[in-house]
Amino acid sequence: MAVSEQTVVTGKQLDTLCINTIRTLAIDAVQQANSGHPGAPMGLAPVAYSLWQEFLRYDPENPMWPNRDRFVLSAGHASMLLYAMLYLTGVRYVTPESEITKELSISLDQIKRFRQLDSRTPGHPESFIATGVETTTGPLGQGAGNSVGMAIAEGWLAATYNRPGFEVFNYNIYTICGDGDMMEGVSSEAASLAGHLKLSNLCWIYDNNRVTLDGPASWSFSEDVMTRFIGYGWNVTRVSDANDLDMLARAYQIFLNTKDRPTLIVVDSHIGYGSPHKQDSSEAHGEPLGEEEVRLTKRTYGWPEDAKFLVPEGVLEHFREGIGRRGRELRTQWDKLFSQYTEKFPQLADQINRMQRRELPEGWDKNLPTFPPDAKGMATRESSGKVLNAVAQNVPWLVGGSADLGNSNKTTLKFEGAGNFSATSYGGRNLHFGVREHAMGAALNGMSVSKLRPFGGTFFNFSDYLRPTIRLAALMETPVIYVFTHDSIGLGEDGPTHQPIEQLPSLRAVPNTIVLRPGDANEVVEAWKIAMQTSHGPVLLVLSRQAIPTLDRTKYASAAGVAKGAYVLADAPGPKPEVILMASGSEVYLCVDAYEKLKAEGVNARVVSMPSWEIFEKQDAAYKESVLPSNATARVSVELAATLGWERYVGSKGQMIGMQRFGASAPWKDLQKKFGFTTDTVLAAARKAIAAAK
Ligand SMILES: Cc1ncc(C[n+]2csc(CCOP(=O)(O)OP(=O)(O)O)c2C)c(N)n1
Ligand SMILES: [Mg+2]
Repeated sequence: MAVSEQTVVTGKQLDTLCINTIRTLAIDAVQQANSGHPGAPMGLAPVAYSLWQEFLRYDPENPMWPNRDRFVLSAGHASMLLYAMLYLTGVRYVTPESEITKELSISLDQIKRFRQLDSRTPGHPESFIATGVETTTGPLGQGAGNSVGMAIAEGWLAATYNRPGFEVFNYNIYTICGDGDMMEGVSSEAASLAGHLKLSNLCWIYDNNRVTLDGPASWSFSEDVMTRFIGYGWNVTRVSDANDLDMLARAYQIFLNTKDRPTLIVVDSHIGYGSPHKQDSSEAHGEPLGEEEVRLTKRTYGWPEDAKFLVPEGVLEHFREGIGRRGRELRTQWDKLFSQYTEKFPQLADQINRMQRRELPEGWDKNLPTFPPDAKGMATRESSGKVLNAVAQNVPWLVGGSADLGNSNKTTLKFEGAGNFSATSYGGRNLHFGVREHAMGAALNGMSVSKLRPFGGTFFNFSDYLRPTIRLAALMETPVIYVFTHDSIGLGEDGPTHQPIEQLPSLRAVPNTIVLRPGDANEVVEAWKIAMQTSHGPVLLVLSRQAIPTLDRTKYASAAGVAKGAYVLADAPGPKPEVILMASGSEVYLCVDAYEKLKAEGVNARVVSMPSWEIFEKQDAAYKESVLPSNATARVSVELAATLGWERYVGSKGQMIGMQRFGASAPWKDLQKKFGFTTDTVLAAARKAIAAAK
């Protein structure tokens, strides 16, 4: 069947026409950009077509509908598949203020600007750029991990908010994974967790095309994926030909009928290589087809060879009549249901609405503890646990847990009704991620894009195990709260394998990320307040294992200064301090100690507590100058981490006390002496700095 712009077809031919439209849009966009490869969208076109057109409960006219099915393209390099679907189904653009516009999220014009500056069609799908991109994907395995968090979120929302006769949440999550996703460790962790939790709302579609970038997947991948997933506790089914729409529909139906575990659909497909003579080629496929291949390919589709970005008549109408009509009907029914729900359960409805807008409930910060001065004090992880338990009682959708270190991270919600999230109780607020840091991080992002307020804990050193998810949280602006405890060699006997050194400066380098290392229990309260009020990026709370003094705030400045990132905690009289001592976290009290000794000697010192560089950098120049006057050049920084970056604050005449090597396994008091984290060291550095500045 030859296609021209006038062709009108029906039935199976219309299906084929739509599928080939997806394919040729991908081919033309990649060719025009001269970047990327259309192979995966070409192979997956029928898979996406069948899913969106026949099954996805999604209203393109209201892409924010809270009960919509989620579609995740974990194989983010196939981004043109998603852009084509968003365009063809007519998904509307929603403004950052959550206003649904009449504009398309992805217009044909945007497809023509694939991979260009400021387009809505970047190389890999970015959730903050185009409406309908549910999560940012590209680093393989992450979308798969996110989708488990989305499934957890749906389970939690349904268990928490549904009432008899009012099933306001019952959506599903569909995720397309490639061989790469299946090879990445994070997806294995995530699949194991999903199987354990029996998340039957989760469907992964594995594009089994047996090829990766370097060549045949068999060069590096030969495990039995189906058996592996059966082992995880998933339902596994197979579609032996990606072009068989009946088989695909049968597989989706099997998923919908499976109520006790997640489903993996293995779809045997052929990556699009262009013309048939290149099928099963083992050559690398990371590039556009080239003009000649594009023609040959279009010829095999019966497509006009010279037409570019052709959307034949009937295609858009067909999508409108399929997913468009079904989605609108489902969403309108839901709107009715939700307005009745709102009348009957106004408080619950209010929570759901606020959550969607990322607002906090009234009184979210009531009953927060304040901590009396105490020379012995407490570990900041300890005070964090107390603050978290207070905040969580005020914010019902603050949900989280730890990667098997809940007792150490103090992340357990202990108040009545908090409960455990498990396969038999999806309403619990304590998640047990198991020893799966990376999947935890990916799931937290998935929970966050589902509008929960998630938190997750592990040892600070193991932030390395979930670093990619912090980066994506920052990029996609998800307000995830990380609770990192055991933040330095101060953890003692566990030794250098567990003692973070370079993590602090390296995480400070991640854009749009707030690193907060509070200096005592009352700074922890302020740090949590900041974390809760941050709505567009991750906050990393960096907390001590060991006890540190709770400062006397009648003698020193209020901990409210944390809100500015850095503040003058203790100050000598006079126009300018002779020396500025600055520190974060567990080293702040050392500076206070040194300050008192210097004061007794008649030296005018100032202590600057600096829990967050990022927040401090956002303050205006006058404030920064007031904290760190430029004419005060005698400066000392103290931090139990690599010193990288402190140069910015101590200047050329300053002194930095930090860690230049890995730590050691010993009781903390011995390490403290060995590595020189004592008042005496600070005093010596202060004197050196004063001398250098003269
Ligand atoms: C974490 C990560 N590592 C490497 C890449 C680069 N990369 C992009 S696509 C790809 C091959 C993926 O193969 P597969 O998932 O089978 O997709 P297909 O080539 O079949 O479309 C690789 C290695 C990436 N995007 N993410
Ligand atoms: Mg592949």
